[in-house]
Amino acid sequence: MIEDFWLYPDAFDMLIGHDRTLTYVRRIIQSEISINNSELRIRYTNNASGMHLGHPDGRRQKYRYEVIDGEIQATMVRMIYFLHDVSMDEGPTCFVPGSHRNAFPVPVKTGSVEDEPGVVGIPVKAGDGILFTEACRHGGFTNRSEKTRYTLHVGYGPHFMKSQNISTMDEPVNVTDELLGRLSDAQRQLVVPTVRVAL
Ligand SMILES: O=C(O)CCC(=O)C(=O)O
Repeated sequence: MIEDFWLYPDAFDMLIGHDRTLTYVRRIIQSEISINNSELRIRYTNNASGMHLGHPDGRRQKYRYEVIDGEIQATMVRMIYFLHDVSMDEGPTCFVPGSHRNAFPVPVKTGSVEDEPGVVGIPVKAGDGILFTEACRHGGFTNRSEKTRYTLHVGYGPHFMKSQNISTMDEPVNVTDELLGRLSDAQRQLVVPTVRVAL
């Protein structure tokens, strides 16, 4: 995993404030938003991502998910952008459908991702995206092919939430003058928010 992948090169700056993504994110996160996570994930043969979240061990406010007056509201959502096709044998992202709406703890199983009760892999085509709430239990199936999987992951939350990258957890998001210098004002607000709103 390579965090803060847009520090260098500039090829993916367009994902900072990607219009279509923001249309969905702004509807789900009902406050000023910011980007709190960015990862390039490289999945070699036999690599998988362990299942996580879905609240098997209790709930945490930053993974809040609820539906109020017919509108989904969540604290952290993530978009995965797929740079090439990923079939079921090539390490697709997987979810336990409905686990974000559980009233009781979801059943989990230690061991391989594929053995998790109710888990479903999502095969995709190049250019697809998966938008999801962190509250939904998820992971990545084993890459059983010879092809390496490359995906870009971008996490959004309310503007006051600091970095959720592993390397800078709950600290300010890691930026450089070079990155900030090439972004528009609107993009800069997403990585270094200066807004203050009444909550
Ligand atoms: O795509 C994957 O393999 C897992 C993704 C994941 O765990 C995440 O984006 O939080």
